[in-house]
Amino acid sequence: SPDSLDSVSPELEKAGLLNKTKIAEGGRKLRKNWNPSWVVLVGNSLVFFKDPKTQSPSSWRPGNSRPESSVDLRGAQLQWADSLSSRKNVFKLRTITGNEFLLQSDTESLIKEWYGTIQKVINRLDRE
Ligand code: I3S
Repeated sequence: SPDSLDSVSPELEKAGLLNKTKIAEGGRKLRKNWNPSWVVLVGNSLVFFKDPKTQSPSSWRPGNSRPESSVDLRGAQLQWADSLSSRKNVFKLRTITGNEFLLQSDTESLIKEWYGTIQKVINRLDRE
């Protein structure tokens, strides 16, 4: 069935808990509001889930999902952004529509993995 995990899991690249804040919407600066978020990289999208206590990495799938928001990675830009925060291990994701997010983890290896995996998806989309 289209709702089965098997039918969509090949596109699931990565899922996990990161700290997130949106800092711009359509190019307009927003006030920071850091929150933990389940981040799921699936297909061409980064999907954010609000409540890490009630969500799990498998909860994103159709029929069982409550994403807070989702980001189209086509044309997006990534850059390390430690200068934009007092937190360490921070990168900025900017979408083609001018939405900007900071993503952060206290675990350096973990944030580096996320950066690399998202960058690979962006590069793949750039080549399409
Ligand atoms: O870049 P900023 O403005 O110094 O970011 C800090 C503030 O947004 C602060 O909120 P208020 O100024 O609204 O109280 C946040 O609580 C901090 O977390 C922000 O800085 P960090 O360094 O955590 O990104």
